[in-house]
Amino acid sequence: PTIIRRSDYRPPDWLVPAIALDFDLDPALTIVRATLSVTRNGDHDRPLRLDGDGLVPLEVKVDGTALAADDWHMEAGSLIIALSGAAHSIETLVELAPESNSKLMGLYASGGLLCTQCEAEGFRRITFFPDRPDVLSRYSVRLTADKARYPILLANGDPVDQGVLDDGRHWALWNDPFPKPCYLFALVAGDLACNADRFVTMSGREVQLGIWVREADLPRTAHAMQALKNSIAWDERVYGREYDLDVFNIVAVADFNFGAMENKGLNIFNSRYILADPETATDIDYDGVEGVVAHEYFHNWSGNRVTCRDWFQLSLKEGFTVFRDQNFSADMGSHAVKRIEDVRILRAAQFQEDSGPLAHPIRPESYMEISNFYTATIYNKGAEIIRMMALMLGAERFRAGSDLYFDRHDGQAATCEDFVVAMEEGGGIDLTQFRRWYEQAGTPHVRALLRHDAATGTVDLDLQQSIPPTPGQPDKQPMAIPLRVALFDPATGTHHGDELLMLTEAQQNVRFEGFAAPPILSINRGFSAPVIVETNRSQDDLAFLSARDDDPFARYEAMQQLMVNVLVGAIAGQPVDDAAVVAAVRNTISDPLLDPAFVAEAIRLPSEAYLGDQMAVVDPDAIHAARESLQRRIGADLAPLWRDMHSRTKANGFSLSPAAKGARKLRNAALHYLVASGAEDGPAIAFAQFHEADNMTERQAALATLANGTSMERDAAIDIFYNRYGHDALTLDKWFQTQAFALHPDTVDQVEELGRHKAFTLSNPNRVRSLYGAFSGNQWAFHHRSGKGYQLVADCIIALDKRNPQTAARLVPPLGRWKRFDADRAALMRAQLSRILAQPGLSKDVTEQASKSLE
Ligand code: B3K
Ligand code: ZN
Repeated sequence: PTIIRRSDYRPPDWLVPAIALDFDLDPALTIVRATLSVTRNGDHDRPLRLDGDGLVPLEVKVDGTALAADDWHMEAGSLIIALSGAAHSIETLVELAPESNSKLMGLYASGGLLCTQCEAEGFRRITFFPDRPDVLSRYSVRLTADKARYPILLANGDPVDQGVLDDGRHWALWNDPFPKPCYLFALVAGDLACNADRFVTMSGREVQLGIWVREADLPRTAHAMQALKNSIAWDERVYGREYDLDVFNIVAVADFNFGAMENKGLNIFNSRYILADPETATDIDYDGVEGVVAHEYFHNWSGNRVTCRDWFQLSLKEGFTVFRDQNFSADMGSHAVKRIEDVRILRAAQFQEDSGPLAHPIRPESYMEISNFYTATIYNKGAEIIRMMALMLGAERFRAGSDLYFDRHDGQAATCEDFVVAMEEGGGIDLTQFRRWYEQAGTPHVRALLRHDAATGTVDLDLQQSIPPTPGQPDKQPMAIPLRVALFDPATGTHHGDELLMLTEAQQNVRFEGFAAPPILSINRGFSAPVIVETNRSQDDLAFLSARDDDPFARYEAMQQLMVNVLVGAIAGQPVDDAAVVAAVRNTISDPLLDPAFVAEAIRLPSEAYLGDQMAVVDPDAIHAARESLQRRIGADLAPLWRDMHSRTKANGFSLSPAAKGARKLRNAALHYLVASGAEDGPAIAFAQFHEADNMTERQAALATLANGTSMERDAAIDIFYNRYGHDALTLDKWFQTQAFALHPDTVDQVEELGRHKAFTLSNPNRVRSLYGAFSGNQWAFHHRSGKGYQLVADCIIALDKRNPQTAARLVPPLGRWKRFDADRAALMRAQLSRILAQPGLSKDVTEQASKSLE
């Protein structure tokens, strides 16, 4: 397959200022007539090239006249038309079969609906068009369909007109006044019910809000609607950005490759990020709905009004928008807990990516298939890069930079460089060295060693940075790394102020004066930079910080590091003193001033995968054993406290208040340790919680806790859950996911069985992810020494690739981490990657991921 390079960018030869689309919709045969006004861009004689993927031109007209056969030809699916003159009207006609579109890109059918997904390159599966984000057009869209089957017809922009035809069909006309790239095009036709509301914007305009779902799902849309209204208000308040159309519609669909899509005025969502009620959604699901609704809404400015010049600039919209949604969610709930959650995700997904064969900078240099670059690096590391700029600038100057960015580039297709320049000019900062974050892949390592000289009262902080080699980048330049630092006086428990240090050299020394006694270092407070910090802090220092640090992230981090040190020692077979961990946990759960949600985060043991990241060669069995043993120890030593906490946090009635959510989080943590302690009545207590819960947060946690064990209650709970929720797709996903994620010796066999279960299907991406995606994130089970886990995932990739390459390719990366494992496992993983690559007709998507993973 061809490699696309960032350096190859050329402006488009032809522009398309306007397009009229006419859809005659039918699942088996949809007719699409497109009329494009095209204008020559610059002085050249190159033909008009309209991208197409699987399309057959049934008619091609230029300025109303059918073209002679030698005036156009096809080239690799694209339509090439020789044109003289500067401006023309081009008309094409194609036929589509949405019901047989299993890739879920372009126009497809999902549960009786017809809907579209165009980002990144799906529009070329709908009609011939220059499918690149720097071609912006005004759209007018006419939809015609059977009225009984598709009573609701939606597209981007504002509704203009509608009517009924004699033959039982009806039509609707939509007009989007804002020029947009074709990846933001959308339509939906179906039998949908609407949760309708309104929002009056900062300038007093009324916007009609609609969340469209199947009638039966209407009661599950209230949270999404509230999140939408909160998001609109937040973007006005925090960024001064107002919504711009008269309507804003959201549609939930069951089959979706991704989380959601920010199509202008018509967001299309994976239903798991819209539907929520206490019976079926966990608190994490509720937060997911709020965060994704906000994310897609925020794209209206960071993505739609200002879009990307080319797909190498993807992080321009995604990193910035993730940063925006993270801050929104923090404002809606707890800043401390949100930061901890976001860093956990970053470490679990992005740090792993950055240290493996698929590592790439947030602005990549090349790709085979752009769908493979919707990664944790582009999204989550991209957000961290924006966060560092915001930290260095401070709120006011960051806002000045973002104002300049939005005002200067409104209506344009911009680059990451444009954003950086706007921050420099608007915020007044020099980001020359900081730009390396856009260029260099790999997670920087920072060594921070504190030296104290009692005679002079000086403290030296010796900082060192290094960035490991990544594919194509053997040598790295030092980055500009903002580190928030404080030095604690152990005697008083206070520090002398929080300072922002800029680490810009490979080695740097910072001196502090006036310390009679050696202070304790609190560093990378708030996780100010996405780096791995190594320090010379003792277990006593960490225990101190875990109890006293006034930065909640640093406090959490100290606790985690305390646990990591004990576990890494145990894994290496060294006798370790785990009493410090037990004491720190006891101390944390007994501190009445702490937010319960924070406590639940802080007392959680690092995941098996995170522990693997701390080792030169990952030993999944040793990691599992050590972690289980520490968990049992904490459970048993503090058993009365867990029992007390578990009963104390039992709520009387359901609420989504922060206090109620915090109580549930703590209750589930208590249950977890109680069962881990090995107490005889543990499974019965878990089963009682499973049975009595009036919400999915407690029920699923109880199920997950039971699923890790081998009690009789385990099988009963799994059966009951299936019988109770088997009819509801999103909840059934949890049933698959919980079993695939179970830390149980037979998980690998159970996943094999679940793959043959009658409720399992490859046609729904959520179902695939809930089984195989969850399983490959279960380090102990997936890396079963037999290699069976690798084989199961590879089988799934091979089968799925034939129908949905995009979702298949997302399952490849766990197999590519073979360098991190022992020789036997590495060979088994490589064998599966080779087997995948040997499949005839393999997609570009999977080819790229699997071939890079073998290198
Ligand atoms: N912009 C979409 C991406 C969907 C494309 C996947 N190939 C989702 C989001 O980030 O909002
Ligand atoms: Zn996005």
